[in-house]
Amino acid sequence: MVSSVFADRPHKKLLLFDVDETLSHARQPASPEMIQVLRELRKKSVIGFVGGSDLVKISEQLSVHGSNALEDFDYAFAENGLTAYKLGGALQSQSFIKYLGEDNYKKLVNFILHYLADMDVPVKRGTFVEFRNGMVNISPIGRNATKEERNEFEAYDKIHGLRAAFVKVLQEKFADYDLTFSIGGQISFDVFPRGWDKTYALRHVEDEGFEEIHFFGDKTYKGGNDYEIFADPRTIGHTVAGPLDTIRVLKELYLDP
Ligand code: M1P
Repeated sequence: MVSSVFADRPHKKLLLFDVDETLSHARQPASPEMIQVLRELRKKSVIGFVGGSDLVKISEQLSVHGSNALEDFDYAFAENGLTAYKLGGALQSQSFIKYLGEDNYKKLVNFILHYLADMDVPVKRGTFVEFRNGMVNISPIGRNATKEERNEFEAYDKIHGLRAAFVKVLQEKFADYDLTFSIGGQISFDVFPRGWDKTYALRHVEDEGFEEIHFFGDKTYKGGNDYEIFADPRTIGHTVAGPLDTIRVLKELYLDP
């Protein structure tokens, strides 16, 4: 039975959304139309987001047009659910550093910094390693890159496969750490313990009694950072081709069926 806090929703379904290229374009604010569609949807079902980014970045994308990422979603899952909120209240979580231990973490980061220093990319900016609660994010050009620099690096990496090659080296070198390396965005990849992909977020909702849990994402193919939660038997997965497509699918399935 679904918690009474959701008694006002006629559908006892949970709809979970990836953020980048599902609710908004990568690292861009969601459109006014998307915010409106989500508001309408929330009158009928319980809604939440599951992003790979940290909460600060996701808020920049979803706390727009009078909306608030923590108040206007029933569930807010940043860093794959390692930072989690239900109705604006924080849920318990774990930390990457506690899992790995300071010494192992230091060995990993030292190796990454050496590798990055030797890596030749067209431009280098700042913040090459971003430490987060549930993961570490690695970027060969740095997270301070502008939107144009991001697009250029993404195109360059499609040809040269720099991130994929780096990931392969790390997988071999740190095989005993049991980590997952996930290329989910344009300029970086995420590193986190195996199992701390987006299915981690399901731990917070699987016993809440929802009749169905739907997941919407764009990188639902094997190797994409939406794949595990999309393919998980606890969810009904939907693949979308960008925010406009998400709006189309939501209208078709739930708003004007
Ligand atoms: O949400 C997908 C990814 O978005 C960002 O990736 P990038 O900066 O490379 O476009 C990052 O926040 C990353 O952690 C996240 O998985």
